[in-house]
Formats: sequence, structure tokens, C-alpha cells
Amino acid sequence: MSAFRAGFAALVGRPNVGKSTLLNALVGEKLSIVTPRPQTTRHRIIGLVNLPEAQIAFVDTPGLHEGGRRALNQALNRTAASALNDADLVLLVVEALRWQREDELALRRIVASGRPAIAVVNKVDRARPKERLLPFIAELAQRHPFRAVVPVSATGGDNLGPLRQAIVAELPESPPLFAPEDRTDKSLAFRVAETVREKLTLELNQEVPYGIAVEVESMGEEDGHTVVSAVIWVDREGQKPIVIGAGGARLKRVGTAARRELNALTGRRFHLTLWVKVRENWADNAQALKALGLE
Ligand SMILES: Nc1nc2c(ncn2[C@@H]2O[C@H](COP(=O)(O)OP(=O)(O)OP(=O)(O)O)[C@@H](O)[C@H]2O)c(=O)[nH]1
Ligand SMILES: [Mg+2]
Repeated sequence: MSAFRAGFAALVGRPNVGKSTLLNALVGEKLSIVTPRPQTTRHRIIGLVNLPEAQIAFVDTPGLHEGGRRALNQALNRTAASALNDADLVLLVVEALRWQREDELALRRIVASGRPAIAVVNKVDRARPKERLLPFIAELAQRHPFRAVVPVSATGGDNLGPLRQAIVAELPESPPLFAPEDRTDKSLAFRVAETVREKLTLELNQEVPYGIAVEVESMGEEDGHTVVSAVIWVDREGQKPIVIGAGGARLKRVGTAARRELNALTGRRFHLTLWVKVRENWADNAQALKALGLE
């Protein structure tokens, strides 16, 4: 019998390629929020998979990007880069048929790290024309000595088994790193804050670009309910009415959507109270970022 394997496999790549969707699909549970907008993920989030022969600690990371001069952009890139450098194996996630400057940037960081890497070609379900896929994969294999290049669809769940196997083969021999019942390194409060941020982002479309953060102020048990008070931080006074909506309608929809999802995910009964507050230019302020748990 071959030895047990365990290690950290970091999902790295430019924003919006589907890293978080893939983490959730591989783990089989929604641990990381997903939206159609770039720069959704802001933290490093571990998701654990236990197999008979291995334990994989997947690490979701913020999208590596360029051109962002705000403190928030720098914090996102730093978080992703440090997760990449700490990993046993890097999964470079790219979008089928779309190799861009920021993909190249992510690849350069992998080369500099010296870490072994697998290229994951995501969103093959919408790759058109299909005949372009094999040449795209061949080109990718020429760019770097990847241990494997694996096409998948995270939303369709296609080819995730072979991807998992390719990952296990590259992990070091090691006893498990986490207890078998662990699913993630993140707290329930983190999950609540992130779920609210996801629902709000889905509501806002382009109206408040990147200017929101959510912080759980208190959480406790009362009469069989998990009672949470959370603050939505906006970075300008003018954004407050946009987030609240006419007669508070938008905030109410966000709260309802978040509560429903959290109830379904955890089996608890949540009671959420949301507040909107202004912290001028928080995304440019290193101290404010730190207070929000962003390094
Ligand atoms: N068609 C298709 N869409 C996908 C697939 N995987 C992800 N998406 C969509 O791509 C968008 C971005 O997905 P995310 O998982 O948030 O992407 P991300 O790489 O984590 O983005 P950041 O956190 O911003 O770096 C969402 O609208 C997903 O539904 C896929 O396999 N096929
Ligand atoms: Mg993400």
C-alpha cells in the first residue's frame, strides 16, 4: 500500500476565473462566496477534502491583478501571493480560450515561487468553438512545465475526479494535517459576513464598485435562534442610500437572502440585523483594512 499524502493546494489565478466556484465544487460545500464580478474573494480560505489515501487542504485566494493602487488591491495581491508561496502545490486556474496579461502575471509568480503547479482550464462548458480547446491546452503546456493540465467545468462538475487524482499524486507523503471532521479554517461569523457581502454584491451590480465590507459585531444564541448584528461598511456617505434602497427595501432583500442561505447551509435559524455605516475611504486605509481582518 502506498503512503498517505497530505498538503496545501492553493487555487491561484486572475480574478473571476472561477477559483471559489471550483473550491466549493471540490469540497462539496459552499465555503467561499461567488459573484459574477472580479475581486470577490478577499481572504485565504481553506476547504478540506478527506480521501482514503489523502487529505487535500484546498486554499482559495483573491484574484491576482494589476493596476489597483488602493490599499485593498495591494492587500488582496499580498494575501494571494503568500498563500501561493506557502502551498505544497499550486493550481493555476485559467479560463478556457482566454489567456490574458494577468494570467501571465500569475504564472510569473508561480515560477518565482518554485512550487510545482497544475494548470486547471475552467469554464470548458462555455468554450466556443470547441475545436480551439485542444490547441489552447497544448499552448498552455508549452508555457510552463506544469505537472498536468486539466480541463474542468466547476459549475457543471465536469472532470473533477481526474483533477483530484492529479492533485493527490503531487502532494507530499504526510499524515493528515487537520482533524477528519474539519471542513474549513473559517469561523461561523466569517461565513455570515461573507454571505451578506455576496448577497449585497449581487444586488448592487455596478453601483458601488468594491466599496463595501461587512463586519459581524455580535453573535449569540437566543430562543433557538442565532442572533447576529452586522455592519455594512461603505466608503462614502453617498453610497449609504444606495445600499439601503427605497424605504429600506434593498437592505431587507439582502438580509432575507443571506438568512435563507445561512439557514440552509448550517441547519440553524438565523436572525440578522444589518446596519449601514460610513468609514471614509476604508479601502485606501491600511488601518481600516486591518480592523476588517484584511492584511
Ligand atoms: N460557465 C461557467 N461559469 C463559471 C464556471 N466557474 C465559475 N463560473 C462563473 O464565473 C464567475 C466568477 O466565479 P468565482 O468563483 O467568483 O471566480 P473567482 O476566480 O473566485 O473570482 P475572484 O474571487 O474575484 O478572484 C461566477 O459568475 C461563476 O458562476 C464554470 O465552470 N463555467
Ligand atoms: Mg473567488
